[in-house]
Amino acid sequence: MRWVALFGGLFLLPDVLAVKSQDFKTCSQSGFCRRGRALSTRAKEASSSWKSPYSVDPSLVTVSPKEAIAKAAVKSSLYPDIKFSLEVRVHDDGVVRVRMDEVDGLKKRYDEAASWALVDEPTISNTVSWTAGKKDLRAVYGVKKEVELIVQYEPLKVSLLRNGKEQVVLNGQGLLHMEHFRNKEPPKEEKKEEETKPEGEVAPDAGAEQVVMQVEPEAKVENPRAWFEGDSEDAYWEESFSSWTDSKPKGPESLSIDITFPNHATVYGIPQHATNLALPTTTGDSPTFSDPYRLYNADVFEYLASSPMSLYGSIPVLHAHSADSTVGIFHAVGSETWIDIGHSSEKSTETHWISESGIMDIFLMPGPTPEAIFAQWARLVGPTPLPAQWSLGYHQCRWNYVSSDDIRTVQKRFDEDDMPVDVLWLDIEYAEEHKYFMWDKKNFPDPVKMTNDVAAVGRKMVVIIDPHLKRTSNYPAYQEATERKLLVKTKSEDEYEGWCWSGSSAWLDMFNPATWQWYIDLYKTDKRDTWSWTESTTDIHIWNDMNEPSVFNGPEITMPKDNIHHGGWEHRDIHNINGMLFSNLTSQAVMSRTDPPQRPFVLTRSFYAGSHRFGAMWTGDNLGTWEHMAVGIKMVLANGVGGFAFAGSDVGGFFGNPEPEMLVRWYQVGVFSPFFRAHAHIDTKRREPFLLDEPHKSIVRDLLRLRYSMLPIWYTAFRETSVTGLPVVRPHYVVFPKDKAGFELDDQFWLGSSGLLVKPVTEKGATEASVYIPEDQVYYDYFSNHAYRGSSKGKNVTVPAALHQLPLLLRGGSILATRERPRRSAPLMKFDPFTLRVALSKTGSARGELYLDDGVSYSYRDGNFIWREFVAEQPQKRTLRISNKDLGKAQPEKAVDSAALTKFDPTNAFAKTVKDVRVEKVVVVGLSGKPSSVKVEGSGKQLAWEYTLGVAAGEKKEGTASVLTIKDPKVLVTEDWALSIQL
Ligand code: NBV
Repeated sequence: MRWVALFGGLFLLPDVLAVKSQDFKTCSQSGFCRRGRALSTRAKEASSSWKSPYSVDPSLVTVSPKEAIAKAAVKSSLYPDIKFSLEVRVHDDGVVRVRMDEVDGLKKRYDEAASWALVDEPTISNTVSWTAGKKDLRAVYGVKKEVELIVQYEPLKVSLLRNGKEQVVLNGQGLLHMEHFRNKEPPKEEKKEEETKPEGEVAPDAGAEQVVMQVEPEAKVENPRAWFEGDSEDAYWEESFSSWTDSKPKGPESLSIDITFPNHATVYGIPQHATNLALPTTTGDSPTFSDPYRLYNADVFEYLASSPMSLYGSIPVLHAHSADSTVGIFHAVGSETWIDIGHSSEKSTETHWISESGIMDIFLMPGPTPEAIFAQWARLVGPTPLPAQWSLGYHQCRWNYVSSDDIRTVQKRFDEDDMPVDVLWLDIEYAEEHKYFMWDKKNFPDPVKMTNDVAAVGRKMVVIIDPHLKRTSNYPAYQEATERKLLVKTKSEDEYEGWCWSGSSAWLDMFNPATWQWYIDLYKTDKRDTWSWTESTTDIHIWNDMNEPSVFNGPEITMPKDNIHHGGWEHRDIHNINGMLFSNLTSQAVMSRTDPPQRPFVLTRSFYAGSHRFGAMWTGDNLGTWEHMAVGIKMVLANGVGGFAFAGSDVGGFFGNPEPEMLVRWYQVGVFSPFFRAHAHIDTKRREPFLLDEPHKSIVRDLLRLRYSMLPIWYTAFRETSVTGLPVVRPHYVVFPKDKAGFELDDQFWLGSSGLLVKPVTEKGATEASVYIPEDQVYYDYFSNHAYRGSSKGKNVTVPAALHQLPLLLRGGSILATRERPRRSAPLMKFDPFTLRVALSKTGSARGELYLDDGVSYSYRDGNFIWREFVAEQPQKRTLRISNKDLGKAQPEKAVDSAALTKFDPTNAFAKTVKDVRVEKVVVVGLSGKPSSVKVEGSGKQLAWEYTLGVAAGEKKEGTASVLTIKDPKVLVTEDWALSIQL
């Protein structure tokens, strides 16, 4: 612990601020990972003589005709008396689920990870033809019967094929190993001969006959299973790391499984790691990383900008990609998991997953395109819900704004400097002694008034609620949680006590259903039987931090794995899911403050598969360095692969004092992050944008205004995400899946389907940037309208990127709807007119969309929204027609959740509120000549326009494009119309 002087007082800061990465385990320091990797090493050494001991008993294969679920009995030749069950289901969208568990084991494996992640029980397909043969079980399906699933019996292997080509193979390398539950044997010297056979096990030699292929014959004599399992019981019953000992009362139960993609050489996903989007190798001749990727939610102080180490969240989802097809997998496991990645050939990827506990529950998403996988994933876990529209604005945070007056001053300074901002944030110092929900009245004497002052111009506040409860008698939240027995327990069933911001602390057990309603009620602003946050308002939304959970004095800064949760499950079983349950309940709590409910905003640091349903995430405590700025972009893209689209990094970097140049560049990154928040550590200098000197201040003001002008584009992109599951910011392989040259690209990306391609500058002193254009199309610089021409082979173009210039191109063929009037907050823009920017393609056409609703309620689900399509086309040679028509009624897409669309009526209540909203300007870029007439179709009146000569979209040459600006075309955004431009 160390004392620091802050805000005129002395505060005790824990030594955790000095934690370094060596305080976290490497694979070799983790027993089950060591065992899993050693298994893989033995397999590699044995090479072709290696054979998985697991097989299916053909006489016990059943396919239930009604449920279309195949079940099989599996055994391991090493332990013939131990039984395993295998279950294979094909969902109606072609996703395959493979589950394996131990049957009648001494204990139970945790099998609820999927039920937390999945939004619903998937529907099983009834169009699959199953054939159970002597050697395998096959299922054939797909429109052209192009997909085949083969469960090979001996050894057990599950393969998914498309058009006869292997897409994904489970246990193809023979690394499947489900360590069965066993009783601990007494120490050797006390053992008597007869007692060597523990309950549920066979004597060591009983299974040996079955193992014909001993790799090391000598080992057979000593220990017949050694060729597969190794010859010692490595960390089966206890394990120490640093000063902690994990008691492992259940003994070994780890699960190893290899997942191979024989025809896919690039893999993406398994967030959260600070590394490239195309995941670098961890095995092979010269792997990039020597350790596997780790998924074990952790609060890693000053994390590295390039590492396979665990970070705050885990989504065990991987995409394997090739120019031919894409396939995805999800391993629904909540325990610590390590993943090795290697390539045995130029065209394949081998992965090896080693988990500490839980059943095997693997979902194979057959694709065949990235787009199809996102839809399959969204059907499993639900798509990202439409966020509150204001939450796409700019968020100003710092640890800490120290008083209500500080908040008021910050707000005033934004207004004085004409900088928009939507949300002001409060970090942990607002709470008296870090007792969340209780204001520090000395500095925040009037929290409700403060919030109302912020809300007066449409703004919100976000206040932090951490999951630790101060253990003290003057904290009703803790007292009530204790009385109701809602707290996590130690292995001896006592209340678990750990150290966090509030000193001695306890943790709510969110796995206990009794916690749920009580926790939700904490957020109620009216007086009730249980204690609640009466000094709050519905304009306060929530930030969940430290929910890995972070425990300063715990092993690897978290809870001991042998802690006990509801149902008797150990913390090890659910660790990676823990953070999700906290943000899940928080979002329910925030939503239920109002009737009818309003969209909640909850930011979470820790997450799991499915967490995107509950709010946004950020990449935690990054450093104010160029490397961290760059890797933050990749991490946001990787989160999108896991379905967590609403993501961002701390603008400016959490630690350190970025120089103005870096801060400006960081704002350029933030403006193109789905979640856009500036944040800073308590020890940093204040760095709100209004404090910058010129020219930096004006550059950042323009950037903030750029974000606000594009809010309709962001919102439209989020709407698409909310129905298709596609990420909001899209990496190259998602948009151009066949373009091999772009598989590794992760420093430029697309904003939804808008056609905007951005390449933020993340290096010092840059004056230009190289942007990759993957197609033979014209791309326009968003700011200068300079036309670049790509090539069908792919082409790098050099664009200007001085400090005030953000490399941002608009793909020819796109129409953007923006709002160009600077306002103080997003809600104040509700009735502002639109500008349409028509960027003509090389063939002279373009299209774009605009989606709008009230931005806060759920009434869009009842059809209260507008959804417009803008189209530019050339019905005749010298005519350009730009039209606006209704898309809501057309229902063009197969939505994951189509409820809102089916109820749509163009004259809905929301549409009426915006019926007078105008299009104030139409800008056409790349027209092939000066118009002779510009009219609204059906009216004889000429519109006012200006034209500047320049490169036409159809020309191959580069240079500033021609620009036609139609001022006040006198058309409304909610009405159908067409402009006719004669050349
Ligand atoms: O609550 C204080 C900070 C917060 O500002 C940051 O964003 C979180 O990631 N919190 C971590 C705890 C302390 C970090 C050193």
